[in-house]
Amino acid sequence: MMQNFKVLQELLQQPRRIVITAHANPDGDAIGSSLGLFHYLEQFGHRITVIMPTEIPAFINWMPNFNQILVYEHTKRISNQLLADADIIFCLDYNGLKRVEKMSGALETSDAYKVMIDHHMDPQDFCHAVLSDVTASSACQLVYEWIVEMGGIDQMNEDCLTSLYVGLLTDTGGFRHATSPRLFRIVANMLEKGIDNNKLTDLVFNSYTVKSFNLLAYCISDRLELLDDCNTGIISISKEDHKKYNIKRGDLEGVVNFILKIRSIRCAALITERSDIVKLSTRSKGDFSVQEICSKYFNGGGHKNASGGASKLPFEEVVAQFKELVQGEYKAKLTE
Ligand SMILES: [Mn+2]
Repeated sequence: MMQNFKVLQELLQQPRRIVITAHANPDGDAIGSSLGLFHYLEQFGHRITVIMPTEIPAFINWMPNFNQILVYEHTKRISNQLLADADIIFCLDYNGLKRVEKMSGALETSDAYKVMIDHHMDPQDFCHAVLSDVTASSACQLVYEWIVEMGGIDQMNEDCLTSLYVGLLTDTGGFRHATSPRLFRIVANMLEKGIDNNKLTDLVFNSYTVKSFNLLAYCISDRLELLDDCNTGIISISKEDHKKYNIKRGDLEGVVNFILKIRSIRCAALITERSDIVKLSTRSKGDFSVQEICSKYFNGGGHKNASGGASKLPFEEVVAQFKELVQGEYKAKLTE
C-alpha cells in the first residue's frame, strides 16, 4: 500500500522541519532506516532530528551520526517541542502509536504531516501518507525503494547506504530469512556502490560484550525449557534475574533466536518480567505463525515468524499461559 506519497514529495520540495522516529527498543532496522533517511534528506537543506522513544542498543554505536540521535525518555522537553513544531514526522518500522510508548501523545497531537514507512502487519490509521508492505524484508528496504522511486538513487551517499544496509542485515538475520529476489537486487546495487558486506556483517553480528555473551550462556544453560511434546522452547527471565545479572533493556536482544538453532524446534519464546509488565518475544519456523498467538493473546503482533507481545498478568501466569497454548490449542500445528 502506498498512499499520498505525491503530497509528501511536493512538501519535500521546500526545506522543512523534519522529525524522524522509529519504534521503542529500537533495533538495527529502526535505527538504520532513520539514519539512512536522515543522510539522504539532509542534503536538501531540511532541518532534521532523529528521535528514538527509548535507549539505543550499543551494538550500533559506530553508525554515522549515531551520536546525534535524541532519546525521548531522556530529552522529553526538547523532543516534545521538536515534534510539535515539525512540518513532517516520519514513522519508520512501526505500525501503531503504541509502539512509540511514552512518545505517542506528543506524536499524536502534533499537526505535522505524518508519514509511515513500515513492513509490519495491520498498519493503524494515524499517518497522512502510508507506505506499508509486509513482503519487504525491512523498513530499510522500503526507504531505499522509495528513494529510488523518487529518482534519488545517485544522491544516496555512503552514510545513507551504510545505515540502510544495517537494517537489511539485522531484519534478515544476515540474509537468512525474509529474503527475496527483490531484496537481493537491492543488495547487489549497494555492493556495486561500494558497501563492504564483510565489514558491516562483522560489525553487526560479532558485537557481543563479555557480559552479554555470559548472559546468553546463562539463558541457555539455566533458563531454557524445552517442551519436546510441542517442539517449543521457552526462556523466561524474572525480575530477580534482571537484578542479579544487572540485565538492562536490550541486553537480551536476539537471545530468542538461539532457541531456533535446535532442529526440532518450531516455536520459541523469550518471556521477560519487567517492572510493570511482562514482555514476550517470539519466533517460529515455516508456516507456524507466532504473530497469531501474539495478536490473539498478548496484545501484540509483528511478522508471522517474529512477533512480540505483552501482558499485565503476573509473570508465572504468563509463562503458564504460553505453555498452555503451545501444548493445547497450537500443539497439532506444531507437531504436524
Ligand atoms: Mn523492521
